[in-house]
Amino acid sequence: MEDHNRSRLRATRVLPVRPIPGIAEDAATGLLGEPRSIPPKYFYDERGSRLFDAICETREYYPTRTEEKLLVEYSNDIMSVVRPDHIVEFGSGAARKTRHLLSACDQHKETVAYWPFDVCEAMLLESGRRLVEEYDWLRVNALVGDYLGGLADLPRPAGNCLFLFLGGTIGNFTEPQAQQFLDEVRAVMVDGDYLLLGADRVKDADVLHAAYNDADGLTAEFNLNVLQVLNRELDADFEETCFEHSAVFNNEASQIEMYLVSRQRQSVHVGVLDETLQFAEGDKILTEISRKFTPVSLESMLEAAGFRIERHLEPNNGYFSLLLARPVGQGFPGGL
Ligand code: SAH
Ligand code: AVI
Repeated sequence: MEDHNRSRLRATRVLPVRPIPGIAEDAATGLLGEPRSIPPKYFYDERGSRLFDAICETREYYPTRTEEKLLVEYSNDIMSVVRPDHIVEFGSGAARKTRHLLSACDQHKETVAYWPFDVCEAMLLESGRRLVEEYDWLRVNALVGDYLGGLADLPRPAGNCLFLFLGGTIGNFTEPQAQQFLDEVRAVMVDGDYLLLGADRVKDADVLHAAYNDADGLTAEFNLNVLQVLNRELDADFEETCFEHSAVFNNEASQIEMYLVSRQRQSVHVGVLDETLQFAEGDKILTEISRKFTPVSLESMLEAAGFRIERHLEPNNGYFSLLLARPVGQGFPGGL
């Protein structure tokens, strides 16, 4: 990597502002009780992040492609209104779609600093390297940390910030978690800042089912990868071949539920917890929820957190929403 590029990429660790459980505590709470569960953030070690990236390319996984199309169409429009000095992105991952917003800065002959915030350091550095190579004016200040630990210590650079939370990741939170997260984002925002939120929508159950059960089995691999994480981090002996991937749409809760299902009666030892887990055939571990919203549920969630919606963008088929919002009390008549 050239010096000019290296000097424009740096990484900082963001410490939680309140105590949050580590993986051992999460596993003790989630795996020793009933129903069994493990938080979805543990999917994203380096392998899991790459697998997620590969899922985005599958024919069945429409959210990435749909959101990207909206960004291709509206990034210029959004940037000409927001005119940020900084872009802060929660759960940035490979940051592929963010490029459209950065390219819009290019077009407006404006520069921004990019602050991607993610638990996966490897992915942050890889995407950061790619971005500074692609945009020779861009500074990338990667933030490594867990956004569930609170945002009060997030660096607050001078100037206007555009906060991004894309991909529908808000759907991986429970309702109270989502509300708390939006409250916390709102609390760090000042006059002139905006939030751009991407969220997946309720749709035909077959389309949803296919998106989480792709024919190439990448979602299954992604789901099963969490067992490798648990084995490595907790000295456990989960056998991947003894569990299978399951993803079903729970219509009442309006969410995809992803499980790992025990294929047989088995016991699994978790060294760090000094516990042995017993599984009967069919016993399940909940690994992720992915909530699907309606336009109304999205708008009321943002309004409850103190946002005013400036623009609600969607494709003709209504598969996905992109909402541009700003803190209440800081608007101007007319919007975009
Ligand atoms: N925004 C990207 C990636 C979505 S995948 C897209 O739209 O394609 C979800 C991302 O959130 C992953 O990169 C994962 O590492 C990150 N993530 C998940 N839980 C997190 C947490 N608690 N704190 C910080 N990042 C988290
Ligand atoms: C990151 N998140 C929005 C994805 C989703 O669709 O809920 C994670 C995922 N799980 C399975 N496939 C993709």
